[in-house]
Amino acid sequence: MRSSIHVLCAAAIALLALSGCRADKAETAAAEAAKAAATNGTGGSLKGDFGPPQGQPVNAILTSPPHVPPPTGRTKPAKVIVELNVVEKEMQIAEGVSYTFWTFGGTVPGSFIRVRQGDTVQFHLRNMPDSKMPHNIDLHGVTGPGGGAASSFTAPGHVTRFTFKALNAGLFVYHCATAPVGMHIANGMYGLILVEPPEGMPPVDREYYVMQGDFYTTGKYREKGHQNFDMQKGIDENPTYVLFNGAEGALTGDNALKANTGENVRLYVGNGGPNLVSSFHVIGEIFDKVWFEGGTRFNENVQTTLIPSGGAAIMDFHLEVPGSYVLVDHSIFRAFNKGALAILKADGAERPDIYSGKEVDAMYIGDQANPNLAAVGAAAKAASTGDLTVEDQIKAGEALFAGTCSTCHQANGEGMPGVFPPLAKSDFIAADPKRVATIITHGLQGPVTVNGKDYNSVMPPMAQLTDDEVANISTYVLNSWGNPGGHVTKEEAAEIRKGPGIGTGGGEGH
Ligand code: HEC
Ligand SMILES: [Cu+2]
Repeated sequence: MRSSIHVLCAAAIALLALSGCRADKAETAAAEAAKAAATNGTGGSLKGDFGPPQGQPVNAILTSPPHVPPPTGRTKPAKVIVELNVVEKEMQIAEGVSYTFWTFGGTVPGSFIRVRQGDTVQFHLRNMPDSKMPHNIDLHGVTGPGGGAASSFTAPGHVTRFTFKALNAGLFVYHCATAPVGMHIANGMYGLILVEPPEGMPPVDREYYVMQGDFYTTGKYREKGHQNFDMQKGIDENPTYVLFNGAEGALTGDNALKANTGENVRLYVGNGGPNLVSSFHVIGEIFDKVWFEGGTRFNENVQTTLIPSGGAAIMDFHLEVPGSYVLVDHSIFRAFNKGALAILKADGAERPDIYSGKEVDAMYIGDQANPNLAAVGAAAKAASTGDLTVEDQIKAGEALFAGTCSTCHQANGEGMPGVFPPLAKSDFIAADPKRVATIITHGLQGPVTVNGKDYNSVMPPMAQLTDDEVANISTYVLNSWGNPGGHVTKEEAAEIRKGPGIGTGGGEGH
């Protein structure tokens, strides 16, 4: 897109002896404006293109995440019409787990809105007739009590309308503010509105929309089936899931963000909360620029930027080395045990002069990077209809083993000599097959002898796994690599979890 502008520009220069091209001009204007802002400030809501709207009203282009509407390209204030629908709908929050989300525009986060400072925005909020709840919208980019909330209270099947003038430039969160507010936000009711400064944002090659949120389900992380909202967990600020763009896997595997080396990428990142503050980080990249808190000033050369609940930030980086870059909340249990992980895949030629390494280590990000969890979803479905077979369990167990156990015991079950005992043809397992589920839920420590070799180490309990996950992994291990076969049910796993662990002090049988 940029190069075609350059070609047009070259033609224009040749014909009319114009100097520079539109993109370069915008870049210079933006750079100058930023410099001026750094020394004098921009004037906030006191200075801007605040005359009456000019020309025909413009219908705002709204985009679903991870897409961002194109720059407004306007040089005059306009009247902009925004039409946003509130939709309550069931969607997948994780593989085999469904949740009833409340959304702005049918997605979590809601549609991205882009206007220019000085625009007069006429906002239409429609609550779909099949909604169960009333909703409203509070836009942090609005000057006026409630940010639009009181004027936009909308019952199911109704439409409300209010108008505001965008006085401050910046990246702003919007959210529902209907009581109980925490619940509406926890169900996915938030999104971003960008109010461009008058000269626009400096041009980049790609822009993406990512938004973090915390979710509270009655069941454990990845517990299958339909999950309800858990108000007490919300009040306790103890989320089950912390997610980018509303679902585990929303931005991994085939859904990963894409870019090429040599490009400048911009992320518009919001945090809907309702509770957590995000330590937003991209593994393997350094932000060249961060417009922290979504404001006018930028910092440079930043590793991790803090994004408060109800806040946002804009970050630019240039991609040099191809491969997978992992977006995380660096409060890292959230990334690996609650889902706060996304991938940006950069294509291009290797750059051994900058980085000699290989593709990001699969062990680092485990199954989160390649959500090959279709088998897990299938097993959950079969279990809910009473059709679960040992075959289903083995397939689901295989996928879960890759993400949980293979780090130590290796994908082929051979373990590592002297460090991690083998699960393949293990005489320790053969002596008492039910031990597998016991060891998964209670861990194992102290001396053990497996296939004639002594180990004296610690395996921590895998307490994060649900009962059906324990059952499926155990069944997979029992039916793999020459082990004796058999299977473990979810009910047995639950019993074993409640029961005692394995006393140590020896290898075979006790
Ligand atoms: C952090 C590394 C680690 C992870 C992850 C891990 N284990 Fe282990 N596992 C060990 C160690 C170390 C031992 C030996 C403990 C000891 O010396 O008492 C062990 C022992 C075992 C044993 C008994 C010994 C044998 O080889 O038969 C079984 C069975 C087992 N693990 C299964 C699993 C399963 C299934 C998972 C995944 C849910 C898993 N482990 C995850 C480190 C790990
Ligand atoms: Cu709401």
